[in-house]
Amino acid sequence: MTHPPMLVLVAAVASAVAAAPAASNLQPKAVADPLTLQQIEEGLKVLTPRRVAGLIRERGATFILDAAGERRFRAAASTDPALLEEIVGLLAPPRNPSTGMEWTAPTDRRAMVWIPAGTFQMGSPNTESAREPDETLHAVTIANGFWMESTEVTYRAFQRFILANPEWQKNRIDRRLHDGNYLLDWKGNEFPAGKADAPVVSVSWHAARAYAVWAGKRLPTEAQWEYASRAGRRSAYWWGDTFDAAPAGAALTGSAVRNPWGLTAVLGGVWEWTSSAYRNYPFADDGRNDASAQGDRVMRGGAGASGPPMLRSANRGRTPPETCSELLGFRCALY
Ligand SMILES: [Ca+2]
Repeated sequence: MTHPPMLVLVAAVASAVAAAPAASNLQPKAVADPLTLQQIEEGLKVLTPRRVAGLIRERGATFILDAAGERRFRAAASTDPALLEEIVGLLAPPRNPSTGMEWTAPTDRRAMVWIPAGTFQMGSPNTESAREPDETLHAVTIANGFWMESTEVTYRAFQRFILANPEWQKNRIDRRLHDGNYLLDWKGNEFPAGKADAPVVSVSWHAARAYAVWAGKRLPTEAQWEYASRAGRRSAYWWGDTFDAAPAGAALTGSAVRNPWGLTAVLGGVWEWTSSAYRNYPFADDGRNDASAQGDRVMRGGAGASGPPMLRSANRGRTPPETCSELLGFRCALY
């Protein structure tokens, strides 16, 4: 324990422990960022594994273990084997998941489904009704499978985030990170009665991204979103080429009908932020997915009352990242 960087990490974990609030304790935390794998390793050297597990649950972790990372972690973390399993179980999603398999992320206790790798046609054919000029059809390969939340992030989940991260509370948020309508329907840190499981809205792209980081996740790219939304279908909607209000849902709470890969309200419900800046097709990882990219961000899927053209899988919405709209929420991805 004499190496200075290690001491810094231990101090970071220890101060996080000291400040880790009970659910009703709204004291600001000394360290706001989710825990890194390195911090977890260091924490296991000075704290009980159960306290580290509690910290992961409370704070989230930016690092979800892959197989190689898990081996390194197991080698580095010397602790009781059973408790080590508990820590790994908190961080690691199932190995070799199958399409549509469900897993609940330990960081924010939200259900995710497995989206397999594959190649799809992004955009719409010239024959599609109500298509827009920015939907040029082209092949995009999703090289790696990923997890995606089966529903839009809820008021209840977002409340937990702002209680753990006071700088994102309505009365404290940096004015540059929203347009003045952030959490418009909240009173302080309280959301409207009866909305706990409804999709949270009036969150800027900056706030949605911060939630995702806190939960150890990120926002899906525009391509990941469309790929997951289509679930292998080329039609205008995942259920076919004819609009159907039943799977879309007429309200902002969306429909409970799942698409073939297990997502609900992916078309309909509320619009959803993606990580991607709005740029012309072909879609590429050309900087548009970077947090520092300038300009509008892409929103997808339409809202419950948007009408058939905007509820198409290929439709591309765009708005500045500060926008807070009562029709716009988000869901997170992992990997
Ligand atoms: Ca939606």
